[in-house]
Amino acid sequence: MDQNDRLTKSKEQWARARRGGEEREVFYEGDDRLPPGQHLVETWPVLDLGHKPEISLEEWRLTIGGAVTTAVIWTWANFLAQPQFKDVSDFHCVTSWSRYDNEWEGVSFKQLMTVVQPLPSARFVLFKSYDDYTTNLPLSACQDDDVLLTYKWNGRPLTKEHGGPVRMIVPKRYAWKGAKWVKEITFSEQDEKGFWEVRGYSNTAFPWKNDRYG
Ligand SMILES: Nc1nc2c(c(=O)[nH]1)N[C@H]1C(S)=C(S)[C@@H](COP(=O)(O)O)O[C@H]1N2
Ligand SMILES: [Mo]
Repeated sequence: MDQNDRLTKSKEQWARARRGGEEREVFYEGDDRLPPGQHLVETWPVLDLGHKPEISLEEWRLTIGGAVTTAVIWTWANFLAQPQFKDVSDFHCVTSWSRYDNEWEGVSFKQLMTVVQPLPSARFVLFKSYDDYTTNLPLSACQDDDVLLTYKWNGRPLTKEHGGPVRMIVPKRYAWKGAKWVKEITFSEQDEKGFWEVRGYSNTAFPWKNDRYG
């Protein structure tokens, strides 16, 4: 099957699925943009522990510290004063839905690193959120060009349901690695597992390797 055939087949599948009342969720077989075991959605489901903290922009703070040269506590104004960064990426939840072409806007993780200057010994990063959720990543994963702190989705402010005012986006990992309502970012020499990682989910979480459980 060449690329054109593949695209045509995909469109037919969409049309059939819509006519058949499957709403907006379609399983694309053979779509090489979809990681193994995932299906595509056009909606954006909300997934979290159930408590959606309400943080006003006045009280919002982001504390970035640990094994860094310059620890900072950003206010909303400090955050917006950073060079702004935009990226479009796909979003893969371990519960099997994926959402293509999300446009994120905010501050790149690389920019954050130029501000705090992690120590050479720093190899891991722990994210803590306003709902007490945590998740962990190797520093190398955070340094990818597509990793950012976002406050916009498709041109609109990120809603509270999806982690506003600010959340992390780490496109190459399952979405649980992207902390909604992010509150603290801590660089460390040691890896410390987060909420789902201690409950049996994969520490690495690679969608393309079907890497769901630890
Ligand atoms: N603070 C926080 N961040 C979180 C979660 C959470 O429960 N709390 N859930 C994770 C999971 S499992 C997923 S799939 C995504 C879902 O993001 P969404 O609700 O915007 O789709 O957020 C991730 N980040
Ligand atoms: Mo998830």
